Amino acid sequence: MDRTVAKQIARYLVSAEEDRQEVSRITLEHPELSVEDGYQIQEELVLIKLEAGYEIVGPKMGLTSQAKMKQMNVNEPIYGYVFNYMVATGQEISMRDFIHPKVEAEIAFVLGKDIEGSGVTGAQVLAATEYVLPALEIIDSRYENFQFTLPDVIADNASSSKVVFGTKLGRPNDFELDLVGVTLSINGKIKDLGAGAAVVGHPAHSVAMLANMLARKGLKLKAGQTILTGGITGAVMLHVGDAVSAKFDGLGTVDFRVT
Ligand code: 0L1
Ligand code: MG
Repeated sequence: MDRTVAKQIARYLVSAEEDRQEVSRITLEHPELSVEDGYQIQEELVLIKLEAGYEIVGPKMGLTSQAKMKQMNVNEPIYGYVFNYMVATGQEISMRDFIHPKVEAEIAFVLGKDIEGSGVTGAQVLAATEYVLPALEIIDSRYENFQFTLPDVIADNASSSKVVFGTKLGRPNDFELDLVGVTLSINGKIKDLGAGAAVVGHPAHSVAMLANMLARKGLKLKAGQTILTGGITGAVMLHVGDAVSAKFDGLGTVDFRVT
């Protein structure tokens, strides 16, 4: 698509994020947009943030569960980027920073080596991974009522908004990550639960798919990046006063409170 239009749409989405203001989905005005167009807009959005001085923590995978893929009628996940300003520094997050946030529990990978596609396997990912750690991702679509098509959500940086990382680091080969059980509780009540296998069969497989998707664009995963692999639990709506806690088998607990 025309670069000027892609930049203009990226600015529209960045403004919605900055203003915490939900906006009409872009495919209402541009129904012709393809998945590739969505990624072109996302690339412009990433450039805007880099030009503003933000840094990439790592890419993230989205739509990795069977339920989300079925809902969106796709057979491949999508990716977006987590920036340094999105990483929560304390155990409180303010509702004022969001439009309509939802939380999901994920396993993150910290890479010790670059991973370059194509044909990357989960085993290669595990060999290149320094640590795994638990995380709570807060997604916050910029679109009205969290409603979008695939090009919309890709352009909107896969709804990326905030991440709370746990403090316990694990060695990837000390776990059977597909079998790691997770509960997500709010105010002491379990809202959802699952195991690592909910993420395209294995969280390492999610990273391998990401490396292969990036390879199609001539990009690679880099040593030092922290990658969110996708929701093990479903995404649960947040409200002021919520005390959120996720327990990961062998990887500890991640908590925060919504003020
Ligand atoms: O991290 C995610 O799985 C989000 C992907 C985008 C879809 C959504 O906002 O639910
Ligand atoms: Mg996610």
